[in-house]
Amino acid sequence: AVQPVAGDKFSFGLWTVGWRAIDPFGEATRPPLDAVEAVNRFAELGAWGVTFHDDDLMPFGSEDSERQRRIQRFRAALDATGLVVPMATTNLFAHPVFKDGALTSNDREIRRFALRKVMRNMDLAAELGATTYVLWGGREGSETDAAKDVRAALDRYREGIDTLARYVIEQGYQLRLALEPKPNEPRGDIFLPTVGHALAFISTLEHHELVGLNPEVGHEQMAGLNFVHGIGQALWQGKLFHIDLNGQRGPRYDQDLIFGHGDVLSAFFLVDLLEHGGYEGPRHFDFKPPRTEDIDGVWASAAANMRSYLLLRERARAFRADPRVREALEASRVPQLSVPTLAEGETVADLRADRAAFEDFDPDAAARRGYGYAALSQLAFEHLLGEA
Ligand code: GLT
Ligand code: MN
Ligand code: MN
Ligand code: MN
Repeated sequence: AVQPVAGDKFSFGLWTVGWRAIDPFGEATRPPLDAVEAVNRFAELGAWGVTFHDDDLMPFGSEDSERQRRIQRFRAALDATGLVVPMATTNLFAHPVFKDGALTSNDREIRRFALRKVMRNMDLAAELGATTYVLWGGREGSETDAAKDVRAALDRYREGIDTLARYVIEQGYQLRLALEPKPNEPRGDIFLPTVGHALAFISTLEHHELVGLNPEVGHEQMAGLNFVHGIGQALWQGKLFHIDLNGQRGPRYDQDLIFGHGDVLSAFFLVDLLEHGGYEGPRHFDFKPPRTEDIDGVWASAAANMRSYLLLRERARAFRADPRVREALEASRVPQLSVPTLAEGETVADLRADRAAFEDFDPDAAARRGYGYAALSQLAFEHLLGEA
């Protein structure tokens, strides 16, 4: 059960295993990794899909012939292994031209260049059969509040996303856009810092139905937020288009740990939600193989992400199937939360006329009822440990 298969829909960014471990304090600890080698190894490990930034595949500024050659090689590897490309994205953060952002740079020429760079890679994404196009606005933000009129920046952000959505429609591409929130790093403050901010922004878009989210575990946890709740709301609003799974230990720099290697209890409830909450999309890992690892360690860490997910899935299934859990859920009145507060057809006037709801209601008696969450929570914990 811990051997991944295509049906598990596990996918990885080329930039994950390809990360050479350059950090702000040190040089690369690993040599470059060829994209074709990566595709082959992902397939061997049981992954289903691979994702990429334009620049992961074709270095920034590649000549057209070199670009075509690299696409051909990549395509051949996909065909040989059966790996799919469910998602693609644009590198709008590495080149110094994007040092003040891309879609929200103060420099209009740079904003226009950024749009063209995205559109060009959307063409390739569509050609390779991708259905999701991610936009992580890593450099969209500031270090000083003097630098940006946030309202103007959001106008330009909206204009950028509206333009890209229009492009997708005009071309007849089967792509949906997924915004990836992050609170900070590399900018001091990034626009659309959380799932909540991004959802509110999406509601203002011209083609809001085409735009959803690609939330990342660590990014919400960097902001001290509950990722499971964020995903719950994204699902509830029909906006969980994609997901970046990894691990993070609380509010600090973006760790991109192996999935499950951060807040493990949260990872358990996340897998439970994804598996039982109707999410059908890719289980995409966006992690960094630790800087200490050589190439064997890189592949061990890639395999570990899938293993973690499958183990947590097993535990979550056992949790849901356990009759003691069902009883505990009942005792905690969890199913009652799904019952509408007003009866069918009941009006505000009916509620006001219902003496049982107020005049005859005994708040002190109701206040004495315990919720039994301690027992329920411990059952989850013990299932997580495989002890139940
Ligand atoms: C970058 C970032 C990730 C995003 C990727 C998509 S790139 O590694 O840290 O969280 O998902 O642009
Ligand atoms: Mn990510
Ligand atoms: Mn991250
Ligand atoms: Mn990252």
